[in-house]
Amino acid sequence: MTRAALRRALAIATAPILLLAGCGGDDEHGGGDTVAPSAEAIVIEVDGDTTTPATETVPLGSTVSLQITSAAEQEFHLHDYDVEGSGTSVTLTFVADEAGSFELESHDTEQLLLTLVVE
Ligand SMILES: [Cu+2]
Repeated sequence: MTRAALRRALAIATAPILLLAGCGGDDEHGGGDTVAPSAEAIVIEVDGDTTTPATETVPLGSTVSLQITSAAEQEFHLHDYDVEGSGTSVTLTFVADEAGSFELESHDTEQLLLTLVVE
């Protein structure tokens, strides 16, 4: 086999590998869509006895919806963003355009329900 023929053979052999790599790249690009400003849904279930404050992180600029369900009717308030609502099934939707750490609180029980980190 000449040197040129060997190079050609190698080129043919590696072509499918490059194609596969290309496909993998496309898949990663598809998953990368979450990096763009996105919609973030956070489900919070309030149990009268035991609520463990959770921390959730969302990307700056995303649209966040806090979906809160509670056995008892309560008033929920996300501090600083100043979004609030009351009931047993409350959805607070807002654009997380300010970075930092924000507390979701129940005004009835004064419980800290969630620490929302925007970064
Ligand atoms: Cu408050």
